[in-house]
Amino acid sequence: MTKTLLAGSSAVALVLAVSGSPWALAKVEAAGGPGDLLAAHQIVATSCKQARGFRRIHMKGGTKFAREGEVFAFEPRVIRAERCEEVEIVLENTDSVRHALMLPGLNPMFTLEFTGRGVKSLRFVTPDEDITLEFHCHVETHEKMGMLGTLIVGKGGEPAAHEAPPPEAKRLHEGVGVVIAVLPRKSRIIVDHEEIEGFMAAMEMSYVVTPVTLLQGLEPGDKVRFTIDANIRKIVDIAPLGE
Ligand SMILES: [Cu+2]
Repeated sequence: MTKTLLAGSSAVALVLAVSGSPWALAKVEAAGGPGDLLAAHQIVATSCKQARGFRRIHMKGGTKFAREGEVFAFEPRVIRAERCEEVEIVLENTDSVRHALMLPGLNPMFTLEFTGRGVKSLRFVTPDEDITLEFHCHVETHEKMGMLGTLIVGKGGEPAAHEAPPPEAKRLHEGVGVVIAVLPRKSRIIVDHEEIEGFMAAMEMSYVVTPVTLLQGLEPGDKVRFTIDANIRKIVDIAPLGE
């Protein structure tokens, strides 16, 4: 096994080696209907604070890895890591189309986005539990077309029921982003946001806003600053930037 490079150097130990603009995430999700991304991406495990080891996993993604009936796929589609291990995923997109690897079950969440061919990497620390987490391509419809897989941590296992964040976890998180859509009847907003430290990587996401009156006056294209309450996973304050 490769000797650890970063273990112990960072409490959060999440490094996103994503180049390009944080606004590069596609607008396809909004165009295809907002859906309930947040509910679909429930956190089921929390990264271990202090990694005990390191491994690098090479993956590829693209049409050439698709099996019969599929269009795109990741290869390999089952990856393994030890508990509490720092994992570097080095992913090559062999397609000229957009792909985005997302491993949503972890807190913090992350995505690895591609606008075309290339190699990118990211690091995260596995949870200190035997668990099986799913990953997929976050580009709309790609998961259904075959682009999904599993990360088996330790002996693997079913994710536990959704747990409340540990009491010491920071509750309020500040974010900035651009409004994609305002859905007052659903009390929701879709924002294309930058990384929210300790909560979520940069991505386009739908959030419930409470109270709903906070949505008044907001329009698509507005740059906003917002506050998320991690316990209820809702935006509890939002305002245009610079006002
Ligand atoms: Cu894809």
